[in-house]
This record gives sequence, structure tokens and C-alpha cells, in this order.
Amino acid sequence: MHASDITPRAVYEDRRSLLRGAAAAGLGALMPAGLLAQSARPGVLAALEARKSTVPGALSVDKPTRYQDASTYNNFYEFGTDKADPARNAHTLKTTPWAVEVGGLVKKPATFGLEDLLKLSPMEERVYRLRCVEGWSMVIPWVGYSLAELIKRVEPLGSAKYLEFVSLADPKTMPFVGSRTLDWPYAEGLRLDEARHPLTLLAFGMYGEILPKQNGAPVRIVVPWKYGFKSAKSIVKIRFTENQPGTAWNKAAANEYGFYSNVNPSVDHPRWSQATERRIGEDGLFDKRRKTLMFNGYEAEVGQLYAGMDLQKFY
Ligand SMILES: Nc1nc2c(c(=O)[nH]1)N[C@H]1C(S)=C(S)[C@@H](COP(=O)(O)O)O[C@H]1N2
Ligand SMILES: [Mo]
Repeated sequence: MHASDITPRAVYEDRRSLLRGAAAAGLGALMPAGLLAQSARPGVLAALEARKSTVPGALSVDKPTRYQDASTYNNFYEFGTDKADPARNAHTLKTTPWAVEVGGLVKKPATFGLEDLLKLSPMEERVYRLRCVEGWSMVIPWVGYSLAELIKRVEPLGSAKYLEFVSLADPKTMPFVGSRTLDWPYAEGLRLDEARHPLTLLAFGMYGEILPKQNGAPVRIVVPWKYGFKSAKSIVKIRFTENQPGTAWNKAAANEYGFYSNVNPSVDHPRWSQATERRIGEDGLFDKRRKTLMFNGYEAEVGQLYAGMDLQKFY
């Protein structure tokens, strides 16, 4: 690996925002704890070196969202439903030790400790657009490797058709687990061919550093052509199944959130249009909206997975 293949966080940050961050951190010492949690950046996290991905479509040329925005405007309902809640509350999440149990319809079920997962395959940087079902989007340089690498190791049986991803649900460290918003643990699912697609990422970091807790540390998936909620955070279990698994949002409101949840500007959410989106960090005086693209702009890479399917029906 060449030093030039490694992208440090600094390239994503203009000098002014770095200085602003440093000033906020310095001021923090004088502020009451509550205010500190809201304004200080999550601190310098450990570097996670990665080479640039060569997977087709993996390096969006869109300008990355500022780290400050990507790490403070989050959905992670285990820590509250407000966008600012995860950055404020997720510090209680304990990410070491951590293990991911991989089982179900596989030849070689195994529990992978985080250290082993980190070494399973070389780390790559993937700059993905992430489109939330709520109508906003971000561009985040993730660090990880294709989930397909892990799938290979456990050798799925012929009967395996789907994967279920289960997030941690620990009421002691996740204050809103137990709230009535969702059925806990948070669970998501993919069809096996979707999970094996090289763009489906097992992510451990972002912006060249380990994941902040509010973004799903220590390990999450990122599925860039699907609405953000498909990308489960803080995963502790992956199960291979024959039947389509239930998912947290589908159980909460089946008419609003289907199993597939591919980004699709022509299929509206029952309560709002999905035709446009607001890119976080771009708003200001004018609420600039961008046109949402089919499969979030990844149609060339993933369109064939859905050939012949009625996407109005399988939303
Ligand atoms: N366990 C868990 N995973 C989750 C969520 C959640 O509430 N709990 N929110 C989802 C939603 S709605 C989005 S848009 C993305 C946001 O990821 P980010 O905060 O890293 O941008 O995480 C997804 N993964
Ligand atoms: Mo979302």
C-alpha cells in the first residue's frame, strides 16, 4: 500500500472548519456538561487506513458532507429520535469487547471478534451517497470492505436466500431501547444477492477514522442504493434465512416501509414525495433541492438485481 492511497481526514475538512472545531473543543472546558455534549466534536478517533476502492461506483465524485454534519445529524433511535440525540447520547455505548455472531443457513457459522473482523479483508475507502427516507441526503467517505468477503467465509447453504442484520439492543447503554417507536432489537434484511453485491459495505470507519458511536460503531452495514434505514448500525448478529426476515420499520408501518426500500423517486412514501432531496450542508438561505435518482444514482451497478420486478409492488 502506498502512502498516497491513504486519505486522512484532513482532506475532507477545510482548515477553517478544523480551527472552528478546535475552538469549540477549547471552549468546552468552560461549559456545563450538557452544552459541551451538544457542541464539541466527538474527539479525535483512531485512524483507520484504507486504500481507495476500485469497485465500480464506489467513489462518488460528489463533495463529501462535512464531518461535523455527518457526525451530529443522525438517525439512531436507540439513542433518541431527534437528529441531535445520537451525538449527545451515544457515548454510553460500549464498543469493546464486541463480537458479531454469524449463523443460520451456513456451513461454517462463527462468532467473529471485532479484531478478527477488522483483519478479515483489506480496508477500502468508499465515498457513498446516503439517502434517508425522510428526504435528506449526505455523502460520506466510509472505510470498510465488501460484506461479500464475510459471506464467503461462512459458506452459505443453497437454501439461504436472505440475510438478517440485528443491532445491539442493550437498555443499560441505549436509553431509548424499550421505547414504543420500534420493536427492538433494530433489525434489517437483504436478499442474498443484494448482500453479496460488491457495493454492500461492512463499515468500520468514516473520514479515515474509526466510526463515531452515533454513526454505528464499531461495525455497521452501508447499502448505498437503499434508503438509509436499511443500513443497520452497531450490528451483533447476522443470520442467513430461507424466508424474507421481518424488519424493524416494516413491522412498525408495513404500508410505509417495504422490505426492498430501494431509493426510487417515482414511488412516493404514502405521506410525502420521494422525488427530491436536500443535501445536508447545502442549505442556507435557499432550500436547494436535488432530484433524487433511481437507486440513488447506482442504477448502472445494481439495476440488474431487480430486472423484471414490479418496483411499485416491491417497494
Ligand atoms: N440500529 C439502528 N440502525 C440505524 C438506524 C437506527 O435508528 N438504529 N437508523 C437508520 C437510518 S433511518 C439512517 S438514515 C441511517 C443513518 O446513518 P448515519 O447516522 O450514519 O448517517 O442509519 C440507519 N441505521
Ligand atoms: Mo433514514
